[in-house]
Amino acid sequence: MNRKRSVLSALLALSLVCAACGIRTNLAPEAEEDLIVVGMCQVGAESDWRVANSESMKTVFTEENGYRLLFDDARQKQENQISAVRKFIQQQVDYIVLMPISESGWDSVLQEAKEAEIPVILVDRMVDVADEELYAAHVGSDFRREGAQAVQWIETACPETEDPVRIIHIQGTLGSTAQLGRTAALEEAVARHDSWELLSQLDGDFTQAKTYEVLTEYLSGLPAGQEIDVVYCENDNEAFGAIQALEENGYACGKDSVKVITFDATRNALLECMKGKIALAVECNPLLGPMVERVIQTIEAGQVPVKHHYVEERTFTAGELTEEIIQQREY
Ligand code: GYE
Repeated sequence: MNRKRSVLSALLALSLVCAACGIRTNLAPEAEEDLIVVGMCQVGAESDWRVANSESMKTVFTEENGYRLLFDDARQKQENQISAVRKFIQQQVDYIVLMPISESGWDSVLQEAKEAEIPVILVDRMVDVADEELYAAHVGSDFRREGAQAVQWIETACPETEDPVRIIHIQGTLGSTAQLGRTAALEEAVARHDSWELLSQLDGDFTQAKTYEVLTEYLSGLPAGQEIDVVYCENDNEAFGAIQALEENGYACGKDSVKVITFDATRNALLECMKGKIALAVECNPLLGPMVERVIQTIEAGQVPVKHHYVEERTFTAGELTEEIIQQREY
């Protein structure tokens, strides 16, 4: 039992004694006091992936399962996340679950959580801190490996010839682990392949609206007839915005025209993939709630959790998809 709940139990025992003596107290009933309080700092609701990720957490961390979930939506601003962590420290929650927007800037606030003896579990993205002891565990995806899967697919789909492979790269929120890993894989491949040409890198901030806006602007400045081979979007919502912008500017999307690549592979993206508009969807699993709960239960049992948990992920192309697969998709 942790520090706060043991204090609460002592108070509860006292309240029972008081009750026996006929003295009234206003302490909450026992069931309430036994809940594990989890303060959750979510990035926002910028994408289908994120919404599924929040849902997964809310499904697991329920009162029936023994938790009180305090959920904070940072609306994609790191300063909001930092204030939420501070608020959770003040409230003396039992655990802080943090989906960090960017990797940098976490040392001091995580040090404060450590001093308050509140374990911090990182979910989805990572933090870049000098001391690894500032967090108990990390549960998420290997974004570099996801990027490598996409690059491998381009290598097969666009074999090295005299013809250049013209790539537009739509990046995710700059400085986030998902962006850094997926970008690094592509940039390394561009450096390796003489024929790969990066036409432009645009910041889509993982949203459909921003991608539509920046890509529309970029396409409007291109010379007529400019060929585009690949649009590498760092998530599904960027891919949706990109397809709209490309089509409005006269480009067809498909495996024999502009090859749109996406990451996440949520249901809507799989539908676009089955229709042929997305050439490759690289899976990124948002259903991380059960893994986070296992970390908490390990700590509750007095054991040390594994520091990094990565989820298994696959890729999809049109030929591999059926209505049934899409209907069964949980996110
Ligand atoms: O790919 C994107 C989201 O960090 C894995 O963030 C996450 C990414 C995901 O907004 O859709």
